[in-house]
Amino acid sequence: MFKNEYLQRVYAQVEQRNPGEKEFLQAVREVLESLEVVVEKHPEYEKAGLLERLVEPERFIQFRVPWVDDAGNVHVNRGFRVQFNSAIGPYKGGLRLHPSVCASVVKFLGFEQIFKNSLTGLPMGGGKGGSDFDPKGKSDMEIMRFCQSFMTELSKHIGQFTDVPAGDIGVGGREIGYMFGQYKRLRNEYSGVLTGKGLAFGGSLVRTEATGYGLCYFTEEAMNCMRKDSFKGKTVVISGSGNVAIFATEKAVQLGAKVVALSDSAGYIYDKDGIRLDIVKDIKLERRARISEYVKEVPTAEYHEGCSGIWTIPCDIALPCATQNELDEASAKTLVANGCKVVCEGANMPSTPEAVEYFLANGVLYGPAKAANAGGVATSGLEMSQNSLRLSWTFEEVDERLKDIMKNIFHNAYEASKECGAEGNLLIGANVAGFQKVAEAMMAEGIAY
Ligand code: NDP
Ligand code: 2IT
Repeated sequence: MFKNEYLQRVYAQVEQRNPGEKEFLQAVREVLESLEVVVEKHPEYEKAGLLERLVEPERFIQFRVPWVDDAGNVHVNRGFRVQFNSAIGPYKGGLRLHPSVCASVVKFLGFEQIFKNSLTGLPMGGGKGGSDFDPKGKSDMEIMRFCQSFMTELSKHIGQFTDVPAGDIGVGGREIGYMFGQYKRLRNEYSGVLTGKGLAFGGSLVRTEATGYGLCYFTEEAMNCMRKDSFKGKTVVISGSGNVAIFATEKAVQLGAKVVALSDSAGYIYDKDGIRLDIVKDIKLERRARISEYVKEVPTAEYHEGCSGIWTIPCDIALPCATQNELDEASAKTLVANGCKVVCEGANMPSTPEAVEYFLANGVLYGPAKAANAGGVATSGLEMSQNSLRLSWTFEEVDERLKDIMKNIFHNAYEASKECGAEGNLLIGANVAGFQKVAEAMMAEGIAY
């Protein structure tokens, strides 16, 4: 609960204005709870209505997305874009296509993105979007028609200097390509309006791998500084089997770890000998099939229905990389009881507040999403820089920059945790470090009234 009266008042107003928006309220509460020390130190923030402004999106766009399936039937989905905060740069953040997408989910993601983007040190504001469209089982042409219809409306609200979307759950290179093509047709403009583009039309090397790789760079640096330890020889459990999970697996293995489990929304696989990533890539990236297929090719591995069971597998390091609130208090207790010492988040808000509290109270090295998974958007920022320069950097150059950014994020969060009198609490550290630059910019830009 909040001790500070200003924080109490702001949160009460957010609750009143956004009734029933569970995920959004969860994300706001977590950030505000971290800001006690900062707000006590800066009474000028209250005078400037800084937090009231911070928790209200600058703009929230909701629109109809009609599309026609292969049989000629008309469908209507709901599209969203939240342009949350542009204090430090154009709105930036991914697009998610999943049936669970709603105002609350888009706003929680957009709110988190403000602080994450600030932590990268690059000039990007916070935004997010998507649709409740379900890409599962759709043909390539259906995906194309949906993406085109979605962009027909979205194109009116975005631009290289205004708002630059990218991928998230259900949106990868294929979808970004279709959306980019439609934007170009409608606006007659060739610009870096989206990131995560194909290499042939302005994409950056390493963007595909960036979130998973960045997660491992962050985790390695945190383990090194806080525990004098590393990935070498560790057993790792990773949830999800999408973009983030796959490249987190790849990097963890390169750093000397053994990844023994992956999942999707139906169940998880356990391979005590270490997951064969070439097989997973073929199943998920080439065939777009279910993770259960793995045991057909590796009969010594196990498949279990239900995704939360993955947290019962003993491991040294857990990297949740699927979705929000996928790891609850019971799972946190099981992980810790089985010897897990490090939890760093590849997904956005994957641990429930109770799970986070349990990790922090039980000496787990906990790396919160907005710090640990910032490598994706950081590399999107590098893609924007390359687009502006009309240049493409090499894989090694982008990878080196990503590594530096992730190390800096860890150190900034760690230093901020010390300054707040909460050494090692990277949740408080990341929230405070991300907030500071945004607050400074919002104080400087004045209020239009
Ligand atoms: P993908 O669509 O590539 O993969 C998502 C994975 O998570 C799939 O394995 C999917 O399983 C699983 N998943 C999705 N929803 C659920 C659910 N409700 N319950 C259980 N499992 C689920 O997405 P990404 O890998 O890109 O994203 C994963 C997470 O990482 C998200 O939280 C995203 O916001 C975050 N993230 C992504 C970044 C990026 O650059 N892509 C950057 C930073 C964070 P199934 O196939 O069965 O649905
Ligand atoms: O959650 C995230 O940071 C992303 N989905 C990546 C956003 C981006 O603009 O690259």
